[in-house]
Amino acid sequence: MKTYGTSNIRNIALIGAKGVGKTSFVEAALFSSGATGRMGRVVEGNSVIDYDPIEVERHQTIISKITPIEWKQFKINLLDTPGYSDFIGEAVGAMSVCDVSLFVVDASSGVEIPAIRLYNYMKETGRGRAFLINKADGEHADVAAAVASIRENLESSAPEFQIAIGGKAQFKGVVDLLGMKAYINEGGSLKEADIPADMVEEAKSKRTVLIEAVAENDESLLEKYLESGELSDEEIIRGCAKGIASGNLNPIFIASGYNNIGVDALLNAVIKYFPSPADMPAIRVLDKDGKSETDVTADPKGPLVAHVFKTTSDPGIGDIFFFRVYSGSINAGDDVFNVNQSSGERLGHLITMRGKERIELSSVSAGDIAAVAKLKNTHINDTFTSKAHPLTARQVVFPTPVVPLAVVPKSKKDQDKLGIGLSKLTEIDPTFTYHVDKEFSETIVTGMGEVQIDVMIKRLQERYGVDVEIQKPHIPYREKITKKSEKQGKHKKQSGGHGQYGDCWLKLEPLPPGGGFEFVDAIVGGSIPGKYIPAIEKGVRESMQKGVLAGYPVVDLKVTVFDGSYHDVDSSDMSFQIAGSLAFKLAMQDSAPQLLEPVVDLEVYAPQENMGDLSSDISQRRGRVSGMDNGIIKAKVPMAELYQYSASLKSITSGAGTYSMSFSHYDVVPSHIAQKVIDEAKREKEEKK
Ligand SMILES: Nc1nc2c(ncn2[C@@H]2O[C@H](COP(=O)(O)OP(=O)(O)O)[C@@H](O)[C@H]2O)c(=O)[nH]1
Ligand SMILES: [Mg+2]
Repeated sequence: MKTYGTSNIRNIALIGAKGVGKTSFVEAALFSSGATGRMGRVVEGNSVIDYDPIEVERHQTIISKITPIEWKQFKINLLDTPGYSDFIGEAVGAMSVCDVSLFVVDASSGVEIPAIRLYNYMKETGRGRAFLINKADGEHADVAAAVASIRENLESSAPEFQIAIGGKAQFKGVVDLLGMKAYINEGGSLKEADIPADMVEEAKSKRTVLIEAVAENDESLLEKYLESGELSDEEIIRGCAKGIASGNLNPIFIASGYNNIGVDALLNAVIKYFPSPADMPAIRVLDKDGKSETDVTADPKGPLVAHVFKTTSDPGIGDIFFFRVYSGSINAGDDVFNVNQSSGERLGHLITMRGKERIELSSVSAGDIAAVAKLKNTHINDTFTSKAHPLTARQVVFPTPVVPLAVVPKSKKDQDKLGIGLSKLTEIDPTFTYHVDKEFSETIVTGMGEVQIDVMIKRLQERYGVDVEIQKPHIPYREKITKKSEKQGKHKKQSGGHGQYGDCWLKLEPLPPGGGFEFVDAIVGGSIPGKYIPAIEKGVRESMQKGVLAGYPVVDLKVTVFDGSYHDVDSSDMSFQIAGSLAFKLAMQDSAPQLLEPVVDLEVYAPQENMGDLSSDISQRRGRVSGMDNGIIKAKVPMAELYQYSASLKSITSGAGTYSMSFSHYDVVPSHIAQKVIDEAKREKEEKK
């Protein structure tokens, strides 16, 4: 593929709920541009874009992909993303590096509440935002209602850029309100025509709204418009690029990707009115010293700043690294400096992708997005720059994974390869992590939801030959005491020669939540020599790791050693450590211990009609709803009750709901449930014997 200059590049991410037709739109764009001879179909499993075997099997996008569309001397990089909430990390990565995100909604359903979370991420990126009302041919399509729902839920003054000609099965094209022309797709080809007579009035009045919105982005344009009531073509183009780049102008488009109607019109608008990388605001990067910041713009002659926002692993050539050039240019074969790893990399072959097909590039200009394979030491969020003038791009902040699951290797062989396989997978997906939990010696993977984790487990098996089983992870319960108690611990042994003697009195007191651990030495008069006090503390600290109720760590505790006795010959650190431990266990038993459980903040995004069912489901999980507003439920729920929550959310909302959660605090486990946990801990202990 030839090299495109900065002003002839457009970077657009397609964002939106699953099933609104994002991938089908990219297929249509590929076909329209002549890159494919036949339109791929997601439903038929022959999509060019959704080519991954898991995607073919599930009929849905799982990883984001870049597809360059060559359109009239321009290169439009379309980044298709998954809409399913488990894969939100892919969408966030793509929207963060594109100049404009196109938020796609289904003309039949309007904005789906769960997708608002995606839109909020779009806003946070500070890049341009536009809308596409897709599936305008749908049986229940209602473009006017979809426009209203965009304005009600997302952007109150988003202007219509187009109006639909015909609707539902009769949808055949769009009116371009800036050019005041109709574009009709018939028999697979696009025809420019006059606006149908019965639509002229509507077109005129909507055009006025649009021109006003365009003019508002530039003072001189606004002045001109207020004076003359019109703007020239060039002024409109300037106003659009500026308005969209700043995020203030959010135009609405209409199409039916599947039927290839409105696709050409949108691509034409993108090259004409959307900002090129050079129109985008400068981006802040870290300067050489790693502290001060400086701005770079999409200048092909500027210092090199290329940010790696995504990696994939290809069975054929290994890891592929996708990067966006923010400043400077790269030629194939260039040596660059990976500033985050402080190491050089040779970018031997520059490529872009079309589905699974790799296309060679000889060079990549500022503003473009490309990929490279066969690197030594590069990771997601690294920056390629020059050693002489190293600059670091800001990292993409990916959502934090929330769903923990335990993975158990099926055999010794799987155990040995588990760590390597998992660390490879965490490389390609920053919303998937793993760690070994020391408390329970189990490997925990954490992801955005069970579907994503399922996909990862499948990849682990297919790519790295590691077989594992998924299990409910142990819940990190804690124990605490609720009242004061004083007990003596005495360790005495006389077995010939040297004996053992340690004796101490401990007072246990509860501390407020989050109080941690305090140890106080209140010995007066030398009943225990000072040198043995650390040994007593050590004995207490060790015993605290396994509380007397169910063997969980004890928290929020103050321990005072206030009396005891010793023996000149037989006392030792070891004897006092044992005495401390004995006294602690006796006192804890007498201090009305309670079990604590982790509670999380849960935020659920779901369609309005599911709110009732969702909140009663939360109550059944012992959760407390603290707020319910416009499709968002906030609640505090015990972690132990959220195992497989995503499956249940999916079934209640028919797949439309999404959620996030984060640790909130520890709370007392109700006694009937505590008893079950204690019995279970006893049973596990017995089994281990
Ligand atoms: N009627 C109609 N169906 C469409 C259109 N675009 C996509 N679809 C169908 O909607 C489903 C989801 O499409 P897909 O492109 O995978 O959606 P994505 O999840 O947003 O990528 C598929 O069954 C498509 O055939 C469209 O414009 N009109
Ligand atoms: Mg898709």
